[in-house]
Amino acid sequence: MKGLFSLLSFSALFLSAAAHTTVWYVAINGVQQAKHVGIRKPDNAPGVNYNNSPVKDLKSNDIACNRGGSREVPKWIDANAGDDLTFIWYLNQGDDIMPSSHKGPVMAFLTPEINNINGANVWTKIWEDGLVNGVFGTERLMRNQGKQTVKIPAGLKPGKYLFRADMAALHEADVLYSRNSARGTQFYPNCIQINIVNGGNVEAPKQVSFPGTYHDGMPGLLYNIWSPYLSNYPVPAPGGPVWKP
Ligand SMILES: [Cu+2]
Repeated sequence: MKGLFSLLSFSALFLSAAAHTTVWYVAINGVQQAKHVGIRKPDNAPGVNYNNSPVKDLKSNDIACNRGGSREVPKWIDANAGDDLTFIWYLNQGDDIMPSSHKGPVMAFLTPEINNINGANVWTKIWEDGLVNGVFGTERLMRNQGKQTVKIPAGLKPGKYLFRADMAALHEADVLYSRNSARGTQFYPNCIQINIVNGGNVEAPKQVSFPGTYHDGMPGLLYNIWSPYLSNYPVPAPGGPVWKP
Protein backbone atom coordinates (compact mmCIF):
# COMPACT_ATOMS: atom_id res chain seq x y z
CA MET A 1 0.00 0.00 0.00
CA LYS A 2 2.80 2.35 0.89
CA GLY A 3 4.51 1.67 -2.45
CA LEU A 4 1.31 2.31 -4.38
CA PHE A 5 0.73 5.55 -2.50
CA SER A 6 4.26 6.75 -3.31
CA LEU A 7 3.81 5.87 -6.96
CA LEU A 8 0.52 7.76 -7.15
CA SER A 9 2.01 10.78 -5.38
CA PHE A 10 4.94 10.76 -7.75
CA SER A 11 2.64 10.55 -10.79
CA ALA A 12 0.57 13.48 -9.56
CA LEU A 13 3.71 15.52 -8.97
CA PHE A 14 5.08 14.66 -12.39
CA LEU A 15 1.85 15.62 -14.15
CA SER A 16 1.53 18.93 -12.36
CA ALA A 17 5.17 19.79 -13.02
CA ALA A 18 5.37 18.73 -16.65
CA ALA A 19 1.93 18.88 -18.25
CA HIS A 20 2.67 21.85 -20.48
CA THR A 21 4.27 22.55 -23.88
CA THR A 22 7.20 24.25 -25.60
CA VAL A 23 8.78 24.66 -29.06
CA TRP A 24 11.29 21.87 -29.79
CA TYR A 25 12.05 22.38 -33.48
CA VAL A 26 11.89 25.08 -36.17
CA ALA A 27 11.37 24.43 -39.88
CA ILE A 28 12.00 26.81 -42.79
CA ASN A 29 9.86 26.06 -45.87
CA GLY A 30 9.24 22.62 -44.36
CA VAL A 31 12.92 21.83 -43.75
CA GLN A 32 13.28 20.91 -40.09
CA GLN A 33 16.33 22.17 -38.21
CA ALA A 34 18.11 20.07 -35.59
CA LYS A 35 16.54 19.81 -32.14
CA HIS A 36 16.55 23.03 -30.07
CA VAL A 37 18.61 24.93 -32.68
CA GLY A 38 17.96 28.68 -32.66
CA ILE A 39 15.43 28.46 -29.83
CA ARG A 40 16.00 30.56 -26.71
CA LYS A 41 14.99 28.40 -23.79
CA PRO A 42 15.99 28.09 -20.16
CA ASP A 43 17.38 24.86 -18.74
CA ASN A 44 18.58 23.68 -22.12
CA ALA A 45 21.90 22.22 -21.08
CA PRO A 46 22.62 18.79 -22.61
CA GLY A 47 20.77 16.07 -20.75
CA VAL A 48 18.40 18.48 -19.07
CA ASN A 49 14.83 18.44 -20.23
CA TYR A 50 13.50 21.64 -21.69
CA ASN A 51 11.48 23.79 -19.35
CA ASN A 52 7.95 23.51 -20.72
CA SER A 53 6.29 25.54 -17.96
CA PRO A 54 4.11 28.57 -18.63
CA VAL A 55 4.67 32.21 -17.68
CA LYS A 56 1.67 33.61 -15.81
CA ASP A 57 3.07 36.77 -14.16
CA LEU A 58 2.25 39.45 -16.74
CA LYS A 59 4.55 41.99 -15.06
CA SER A 60 7.60 39.74 -15.32
CA ASN A 61 10.26 40.31 -17.99
CA ASP A 62 9.94 36.56 -18.64
CA ILE A 63 6.65 37.20 -20.48
CA ALA A 64 8.75 38.33 -23.51
CA CYS A 65 10.90 35.24 -24.16
CA ASN A 66 10.35 32.94 -21.16
CA ARG A 67 12.84 32.28 -18.35
CA GLY A 68 16.38 32.95 -19.51
CA GLY A 69 15.12 34.20 -22.87
CA SER A 70 17.29 37.31 -22.94
CA ARG A 71 20.32 35.01 -23.38
CA GLU A 72 21.44 34.52 -26.97
CA VAL A 73 21.86 30.89 -28.09
CA PRO A 74 24.68 30.01 -30.50
CA LYS A 75 22.84 29.57 -33.81
CA TRP A 76 20.79 32.03 -35.89
CA ILE A 77 18.65 30.22 -38.47
CA ASP A 78 18.94 31.67 -42.00
CA ALA A 79 15.68 32.38 -43.82
CA ASN A 80 14.31 34.79 -46.42
CA ALA A 81 11.42 37.23 -46.36
CA GLY A 82 8.30 35.39 -47.57
CA ASP A 83 9.46 31.98 -46.30
CA ASP A 84 7.24 29.67 -44.27
CA LEU A 85 8.42 29.49 -40.67
CA THR A 86 7.12 26.56 -38.61
CA PHE A 87 7.31 26.22 -34.85
CA ILE A 88 6.95 22.58 -33.73
CA TRP A 89 5.51 22.23 -30.24
CA TYR A 90 5.67 19.24 -27.90
CA LEU A 91 5.06 18.56 -24.26
CA ASN A 92 8.06 16.26 -24.37
CA GLN A 93 9.65 15.24 -27.63
CA GLY A 94 7.73 12.48 -29.39
CA ASP A 95 5.02 12.83 -26.78
CA ASP A 96 1.72 14.62 -26.87
CA ILE A 97 1.69 18.19 -28.18
CA MET A 98 0.11 19.45 -24.98
CA PRO A 99 -2.70 18.41 -22.63
CA SER A 100 -6.11 18.65 -24.33
CA SER A 101 -7.27 20.96 -21.52
CA HIS A 102 -5.01 23.71 -22.90
CA LYS A 103 -7.58 25.51 -25.05
CA GLY A 104 -6.90 29.03 -26.25
CA PRO A 105 -5.51 31.26 -29.00
CA VAL A 106 -2.07 30.87 -30.59
CA MET A 107 0.03 33.87 -31.69
CA ALA A 108 3.31 34.92 -33.34
CA PHE A 109 5.26 38.19 -33.05
CA LEU A 110 8.61 39.51 -34.26
CA THR A 111 11.14 42.16 -33.28
CA PRO A 112 14.38 43.40 -34.87
CA GLU A 113 15.39 44.68 -31.40
CA ILE A 114 17.18 41.48 -30.47
CA ASN A 115 18.96 43.04 -27.48
CA ASN A 116 15.96 44.93 -26.14
CA ILE A 117 13.23 42.31 -25.77
CA ASN A 118 11.56 44.13 -22.87
CA GLY A 119 11.71 47.55 -24.57
CA ALA A 120 8.72 49.80 -25.24
CA ASN A 121 6.68 48.77 -28.30
CA VAL A 122 9.46 46.74 -29.90
CA TRP A 123 7.23 43.78 -30.87
CA THR A 124 4.82 43.34 -33.78
CA LYS A 125 2.14 40.66 -34.04
CA ILE A 126 2.31 38.86 -37.40
CA TRP A 127 -0.08 35.93 -36.94
CA GLU A 128 -2.88 34.65 -34.71
CA ASP A 129 -5.35 31.79 -34.52
CA GLY A 130 -8.18 32.25 -32.02
CA LEU A 131 -11.65 30.74 -31.65
CA VAL A 132 -13.11 29.79 -35.05
CA ASN A 133 -16.36 27.79 -35.27
CA GLY A 134 -16.03 26.84 -31.61
CA VAL A 135 -12.51 25.44 -32.04
CA PHE A 136 -9.49 27.17 -30.49
CA GLY A 137 -6.09 27.65 -32.11
CA THR A 138 -4.43 25.25 -29.65
CA GLU A 139 -6.88 22.52 -30.73
CA ARG A 140 -5.99 23.08 -34.39
CA LEU A 141 -2.29 22.98 -33.39
CA MET A 142 -2.79 19.59 -31.73
CA ARG A 143 -4.62 18.26 -34.81
CA ASN A 144 -1.72 19.56 -36.93
CA GLN A 145 0.91 17.50 -35.05
CA GLY A 146 2.03 20.60 -33.08
CA LYS A 147 3.03 22.56 -36.19
CA GLN A 148 2.37 26.32 -36.16
CA THR A 149 3.28 27.80 -39.55
CA VAL A 150 3.55 31.55 -40.13
CA LYS A 151 4.75 33.49 -43.16
CA ILE A 152 7.82 35.68 -42.72
CA PRO A 153 6.49 39.04 -44.01
CA ALA A 154 7.24 39.60 -47.69
CA GLY A 155 9.85 42.29 -48.30
CA LEU A 156 11.03 42.30 -44.67
CA LYS A 157 14.36 44.09 -44.31
CA PRO A 158 17.31 41.68 -43.90
CA GLY A 159 18.97 41.30 -40.52
CA LYS A 160 18.56 39.45 -37.25
CA TYR A 161 15.10 39.10 -35.72
CA LEU A 162 13.53 37.31 -32.82
CA PHE A 163 10.28 35.56 -33.69
CA ARG A 164 8.08 34.97 -30.66
CA ALA A 165 5.65 32.05 -30.71
CA ASP A 166 3.08 32.11 -27.93
CA MET A 167 -0.25 30.74 -26.83
CA ALA A 168 -2.74 31.60 -24.11
CA ALA A 169 -3.98 28.41 -22.42
CA LEU A 170 -7.27 29.27 -20.74
CA HIS A 171 -8.08 26.15 -18.70
CA GLU A 172 -7.49 28.05 -15.41
CA ALA A 173 -8.31 31.53 -16.75
CA ASP A 174 -11.54 31.94 -14.83
CA VAL A 175 -9.40 33.68 -12.16
CA LEU A 176 -6.65 36.28 -12.66
CA TYR A 177 -3.12 35.21 -11.70
CA SER A 178 -2.82 38.48 -9.73
CA ARG A 179 -5.74 37.31 -7.57
CA ASN A 180 -4.69 33.67 -7.25
CA SER A 181 -1.15 32.73 -8.29
CA ALA A 182 -2.13 29.04 -8.41
CA ARG A 183 -4.40 29.80 -11.38
CA GLY A 184 -4.67 32.30 -14.24
CA THR A 185 -4.03 32.26 -17.99
CA GLN A 186 -0.90 30.29 -18.96
CA PHE A 187 1.29 31.90 -21.61
CA TYR A 188 3.97 29.91 -23.46
CA PRO A 189 6.39 32.41 -25.03
CA ASN A 190 9.25 30.95 -27.09
CA CYS A 191 11.74 33.19 -28.93
CA ILE A 192 13.44 31.94 -32.08
CA GLN A 193 16.62 33.48 -33.57
CA ILE A 194 16.16 34.09 -37.32
CA ASN A 195 18.61 35.80 -39.66
CA ILE A 196 16.79 37.22 -42.70
CA VAL A 197 19.26 36.92 -45.59
CA ASN A 198 17.21 38.09 -48.58
CA GLY A 199 14.42 40.59 -48.19
CA GLY A 200 13.36 44.11 -49.09
CA ASN A 201 12.92 47.46 -47.42
CA VAL A 202 9.91 46.71 -45.23
CA GLU A 203 10.34 47.59 -41.57
CA ALA A 204 8.00 46.16 -38.94
CA PRO A 205 5.91 48.82 -37.19
CA LYS A 206 6.76 48.67 -33.50
CA GLN A 207 3.48 48.00 -31.74
CA VAL A 208 3.52 46.15 -28.44
CA SER A 209 5.64 45.58 -25.33
CA PHE A 210 6.40 42.53 -23.17
CA PRO A 211 5.71 43.12 -20.36
CA GLY A 212 2.90 45.62 -20.94
CA THR A 213 0.63 44.40 -23.67
CA TYR A 214 -0.81 41.55 -21.64
CA HIS A 215 -2.46 43.10 -18.57
CA ASP A 216 -5.23 42.33 -16.10
CA GLY A 217 -7.84 44.57 -17.73
CA MET A 218 -7.46 43.27 -21.25
CA PRO A 219 -10.23 41.35 -22.98
CA GLY A 220 -9.54 37.63 -23.24
CA LEU A 221 -7.39 37.24 -20.14
CA LEU A 222 -10.19 36.43 -17.68
CA TYR A 223 -12.35 33.84 -19.45
CA ASN A 224 -14.12 30.62 -18.52
CA ILE A 225 -13.76 27.97 -21.22
CA TRP A 226 -15.71 25.45 -19.14
CA SER A 227 -18.98 27.37 -19.06
CA PRO A 228 -21.44 25.94 -21.57
CA TYR A 229 -22.94 29.40 -22.02
CA LEU A 230 -19.81 31.11 -23.31
CA SER A 231 -19.06 30.55 -26.95
CA ASN A 232 -17.45 33.80 -28.03
CA TYR A 233 -13.91 34.62 -27.06
CA PRO A 234 -13.80 38.45 -26.86
CA VAL A 235 -10.69 39.04 -29.03
CA PRO A 236 -9.06 37.06 -31.86
CA ALA A 237 -6.03 36.67 -29.58
CA PRO A 238 -4.11 38.69 -26.97
CA GLY A 239 -1.42 41.13 -28.12
CA GLY A 240 -3.26 43.56 -30.39
CA PRO A 241 -3.99 43.48 -34.11
CA VAL A 242 -1.98 41.53 -36.67
CA TRP A 243 0.28 43.68 -38.86
CA LYS A 244 -0.48 43.24 -42.55
CA PRO A 245 2.52 44.58 -44.48
CU1 LIG B 1 0.15 23.34 -18.82
